[in-house]
Amino acid sequence: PQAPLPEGVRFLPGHLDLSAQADLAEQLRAIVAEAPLFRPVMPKTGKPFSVRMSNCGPLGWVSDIRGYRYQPLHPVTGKPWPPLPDVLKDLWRELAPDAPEPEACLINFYDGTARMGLHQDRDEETFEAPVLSVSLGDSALFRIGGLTRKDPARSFRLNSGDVLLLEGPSRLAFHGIGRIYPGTSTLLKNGGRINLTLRRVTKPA
Ligand code: MD5
Ligand code: FE
Repeated sequence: PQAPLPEGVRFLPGHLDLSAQADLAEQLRAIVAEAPLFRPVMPKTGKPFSVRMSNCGPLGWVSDIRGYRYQPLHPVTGKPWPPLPDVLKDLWRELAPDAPEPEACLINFYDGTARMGLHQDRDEETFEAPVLSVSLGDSALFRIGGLTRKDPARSFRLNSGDVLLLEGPSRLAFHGIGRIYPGTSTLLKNGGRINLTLRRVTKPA
């Protein structure tokens, strides 16, 4: 018996058709050529993430020994993050018409063994805007609970083309990626999964 989806979760399975997925995957290839995937480490311990990351948009999320934060420059190249693709800005305007413009798009790359432990997203200055997530490539097992780590959680698969919006009460729900299902998609030439999370970071003026 699964816990109900927390209020404010909008799950849009298959929202992007195959041609939109392929178009986005192509644009992401150019983005990671300019802003290479890097492997973040946990604050304090320096333990490496199994997920590799990059960003596009004015701000990007990074994690290093000093902490989690958003910054305008790539931690390795020192260059600004590439601009947000128009298709992502359009998706945000379509699904979150009342929210201020997105400022950050975190690009998570999962190989077949990568995972992401249960956590809350709370490094933004404002939680008013939703988080918009797009899944591409291999499927993943997504786990989402409540506002405390102990709240009952439920799990479901995220497949290529699925879009997930977390708004209102679910914006601070604990969530994570339990596993990847290798070989479940042919979208990405070398396999793996990409998850994009579009966010507003700063308070709108
Ligand atoms: C992923 N990414 O698939 C996961 C889940 C992250 C992250 O968790 O922080 O990069 S994407 C779905 C998601 C994103 C943000 C918030 C919530 C779910 N949520 O509050 O449930 O790479
Ligand atoms: Fe998260």
